[in-house]
Amino acid sequence: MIDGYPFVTYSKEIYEPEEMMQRSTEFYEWMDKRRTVRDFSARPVPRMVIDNIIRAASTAPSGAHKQPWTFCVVTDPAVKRQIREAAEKEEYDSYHNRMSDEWLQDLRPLQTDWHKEFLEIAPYLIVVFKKSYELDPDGKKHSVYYAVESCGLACGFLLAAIHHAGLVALTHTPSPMNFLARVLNRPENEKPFLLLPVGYPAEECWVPDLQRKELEEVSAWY
Ligand code: IYR
Repeated sequence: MIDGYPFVTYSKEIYEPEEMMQRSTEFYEWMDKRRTVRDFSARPVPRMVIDNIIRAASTAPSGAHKQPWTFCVVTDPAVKRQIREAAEKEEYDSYHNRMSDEWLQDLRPLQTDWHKEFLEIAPYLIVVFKKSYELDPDGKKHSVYYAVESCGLACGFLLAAIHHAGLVALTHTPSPMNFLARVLNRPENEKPFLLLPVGYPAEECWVPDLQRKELEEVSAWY
């Protein structure tokens, strides 16, 4: 062990195969219930739940443990409106001019369009920002590593935590989404990564009847 860089013992939980098989089945079945949702309820959610969801996301592994992310939470209706207006402007352009015919065709099963009213209905918008580098208060820059992969991992944890709390989210990536840095006045080292409306599902909540790929299609053994 190198001086000045202490290690602590890892507190392991060892399960026998029987219990492990049961736990892994239950976890898969529970994750399989998660769906991306576009119909949100405005019903309030305690702030503490969102804090815990972000804490859980921030346990994700990251390059050299730099945790190159900031989770911004928007509740202010005026800011939500600004975000909706800017997102819809970009999305209108995307759907009408920027997306290929194949892309539009691929989105037909999801029935999406440029209208994004959920950005004002959901009680919380979580905007994940990726740090391209760390920035000290005195302006000194420090490297981060594998920031895209790290933020992707943190967002996976975030979605699992949202599902575990009994809430729903939509992984929304309005493109381009630089307006989010402007509206939220983020520092120069942060770039928007993902925009997630989070809340309860609406009383009447519809999701597309999608099938997931079979295990054999998504795995290969050697
Ligand atoms: N960003 C657009 C379009 C869109 C793109 C993909 I790839 C999706 O999986 C879903 C939507 C929108 O949010 O409508």
